Amino acid sequence: MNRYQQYIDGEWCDASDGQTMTSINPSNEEPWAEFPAASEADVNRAVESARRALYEGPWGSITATQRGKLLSRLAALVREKALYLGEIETTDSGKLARETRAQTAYVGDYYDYFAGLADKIEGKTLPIDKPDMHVFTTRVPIGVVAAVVPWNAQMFLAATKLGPALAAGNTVVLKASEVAPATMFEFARAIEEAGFPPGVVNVISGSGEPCGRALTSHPGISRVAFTGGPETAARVVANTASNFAVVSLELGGKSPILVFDDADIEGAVNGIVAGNFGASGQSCVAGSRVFIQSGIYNEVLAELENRARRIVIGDPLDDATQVGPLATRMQVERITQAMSEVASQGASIRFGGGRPKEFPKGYYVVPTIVECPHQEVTTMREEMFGPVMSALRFDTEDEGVALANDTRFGLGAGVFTENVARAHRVSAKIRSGIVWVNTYRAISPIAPFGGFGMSGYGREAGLDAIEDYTRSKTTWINISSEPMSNPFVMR
Ligand code: TXE
Repeated sequence: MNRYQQYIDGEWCDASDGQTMTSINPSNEEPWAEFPAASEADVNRAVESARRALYEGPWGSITATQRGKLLSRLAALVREKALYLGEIETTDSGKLARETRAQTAYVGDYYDYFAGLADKIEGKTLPIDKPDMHVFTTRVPIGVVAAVVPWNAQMFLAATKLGPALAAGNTVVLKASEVAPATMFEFARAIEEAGFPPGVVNVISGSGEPCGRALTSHPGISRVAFTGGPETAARVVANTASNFAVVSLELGGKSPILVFDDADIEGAVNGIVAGNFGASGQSCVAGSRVFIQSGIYNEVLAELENRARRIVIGDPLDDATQVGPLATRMQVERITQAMSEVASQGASIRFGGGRPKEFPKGYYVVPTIVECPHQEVTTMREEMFGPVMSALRFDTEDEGVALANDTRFGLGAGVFTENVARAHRVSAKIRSGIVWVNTYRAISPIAPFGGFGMSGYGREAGLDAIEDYTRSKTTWINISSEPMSNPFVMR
């Protein structure tokens, strides 16, 4: 068993009350790591430490350029440790090592991007409508950030929060998911090694109750950055009624992929496979509602079935594996339940639909294709968070767009067409934060990432992220040689 400690105020420690939790390796269902279950006292200590670092410690007074240099050092360390961190994440969450290693190495680019932005956060001088007044704005850090991450892409999701938060001069308490926290504790070692002063980043872990609730409702927290499910997000927003923290939410969804008759079929099939079976479907941007125009519906479905049949299921540490286990037993049960409802909802399972016989142990699900006559099918409506795609035929462009927009969510969308005018027309009409045309699941530190509707609000990555972690502050300076007059008139 690996044993982890939390990182608070620059020190490694157990939970104050000695409570621990266990992480299960999803590929064999064996416990493999033990970690502290943070108590309310631990949360208090972490938030107080972050406040001290910001308001009394060196962090509030070092230059923005120095903050950038620390982030660059962190970027280099993350790249250097990418293989190791990737393997830990795979053992803890079941996500493929070929993806966790590559994604962790790429996360270095996120820290470098925000490192470069640290000393480019500028204010304005205002052409104010009063004589003898010099008025300017500065963009200042919001305060202590509670960064709450799930288990499905932790290094990436931590980077999209810590990168802009630290570049902008905030301090952070990062709460890892109780399902798979090991990578975040290993990552905390890189933070220590990079030389961030104690308290600037604290890493704790525990369940929603008490840890997540105590953290997001804490009076010392000014900003909450959350990634997870919508039900939890609703609780997080309610928690912030006690501290009025600025909140950003990244909540996944039921992203549509629209494939038009004029699409390049191989490209479209690759996009659908990436959107549904990549990361074993455990992706916030999973393109799990697939709408295919009638003229090519049969051909595309036959090719998808062909591809699903050939997918290599197996040990997530093996580079040949294409679909690994899901992170938790609960997800497998949710999918099994949805499968049992498909027939009564008028849909049919074209391929897959259950656990693979060759893997009696481990949280495996066969890549699954469900054909739906309408959208009132559980697999079409609800986030499955597993390798399950639902397909539906459409005739006209307007019908395709209406189907795509018939959802409470709005994170990603895919459009496959060779017609450039149609690509622009359809992308403009789709209500989502990201649209990919003739590609899917591409990300970059330069491109804002975030959703509409029940997919949340706020933007992670890109220049928008820096805005989201700063506030403008206005300073008025009377530059006349006369003292202030008219104390009873405000204008
Ligand atoms: O997420 P949760 P889980 C979806 C996906 C998945 C479902 C549940 O459908 O199956 O959500 O996953 C912390 N106050 N997504 O259970 O519960 C919790 O400890 C504060 C989509 O992992 O939302 C964890 O650190 N925090 C998503 C984090 O919230 C609380 C990625 C996320 O947990 C809390 C993951 C509380 N009251 C799941 N309760 C995406 N956008 O990709 C829990 N937490």
